[in-house]
Amino acid sequence: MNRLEDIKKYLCPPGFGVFTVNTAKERKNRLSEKLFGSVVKENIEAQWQLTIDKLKSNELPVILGIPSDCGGGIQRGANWGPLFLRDTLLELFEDTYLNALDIGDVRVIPHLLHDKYLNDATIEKTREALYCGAELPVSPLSITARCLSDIYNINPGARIFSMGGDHSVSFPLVKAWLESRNQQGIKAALIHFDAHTDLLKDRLGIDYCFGSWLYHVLDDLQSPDLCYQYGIRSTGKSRGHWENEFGINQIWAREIKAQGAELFVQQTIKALKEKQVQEIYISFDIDTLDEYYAGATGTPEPEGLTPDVCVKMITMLTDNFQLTGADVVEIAPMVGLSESVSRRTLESGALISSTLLNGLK
Ligand SMILES: [Mn+2]
Repeated sequence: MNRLEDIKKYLCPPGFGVFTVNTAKERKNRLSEKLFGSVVKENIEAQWQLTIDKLKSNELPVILGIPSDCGGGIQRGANWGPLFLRDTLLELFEDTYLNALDIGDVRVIPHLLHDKYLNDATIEKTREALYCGAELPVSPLSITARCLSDIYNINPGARIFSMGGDHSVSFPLVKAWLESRNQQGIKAALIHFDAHTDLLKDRLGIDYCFGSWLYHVLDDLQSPDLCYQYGIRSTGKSRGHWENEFGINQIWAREIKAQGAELFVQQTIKALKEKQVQEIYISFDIDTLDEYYAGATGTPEPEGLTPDVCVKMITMLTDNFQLTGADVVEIAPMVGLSESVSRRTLESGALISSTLLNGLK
């Protein structure tokens, strides 16, 4: 098995994961020009393949885009997150973005979620469409799982920053990260920023989706109290319900706003140090932020946190623990009710992303 060659088949150059010709072309061109010095398809492809080859000896944080919103469900549009977020990172945090290895996007068939939901005939036809029949996964979550496993196999120390996509993409991302930590005997904790708990066992019978991804990775943590959720505020049940049911830790947005973020993050740091945690993963749903800052998302929520508070929280955590995996999900740039809502969401997302990328160094 040649993992690097497989990666070149199931990924594509940065920004090209949404299957379209003209939509958002100017952003794709800007990105390609900056990364590869060309907007000609063959040149982009050739330069990008060299980027993939660098995975072997790479020391920089790796960037991966997963432009899939098939696991969302209230309002979709997070498939455009990776392209627009890169474009905004280049504009506002160019050094940080270019000081990482952007290996591109998962190739997304927008009607698919995970290969286990597909019949043999569909797998055969979509394999033909994507890979001339090669035996590789075809759905975004399955490709992401395979990609992470290939990267960790090539380089177990890889530090990966992923851009969603809806929050279902964190299922393969966090699962692969935890499996790799467990194999290496590294004590690991998961920090989850979100307005929602994402702890459903399934939603309308679908087990891997934006509202259930966390439920399906908890078993891979050494114990559930190594999971901390920040910013929760939109749930029909109490904090006690979730903590008792799952053994996780929750800090709600209103507690952070009333008592200050510092107090809670210091408590988290103390507890995780006592448990001898060595590495952390941060999964950041953009709806952690108040709807003023993150209106362009699937489920904007009022009474949320500000970007500055979240930057402070992330920085405190990464000053104390090695961050080795992170994601920012649910940015849906074309969903905003106005240009300014979309713009503010992208600016906030880029600020959070650059903070995470700096933490991964
Ligand atoms: Mn979420």
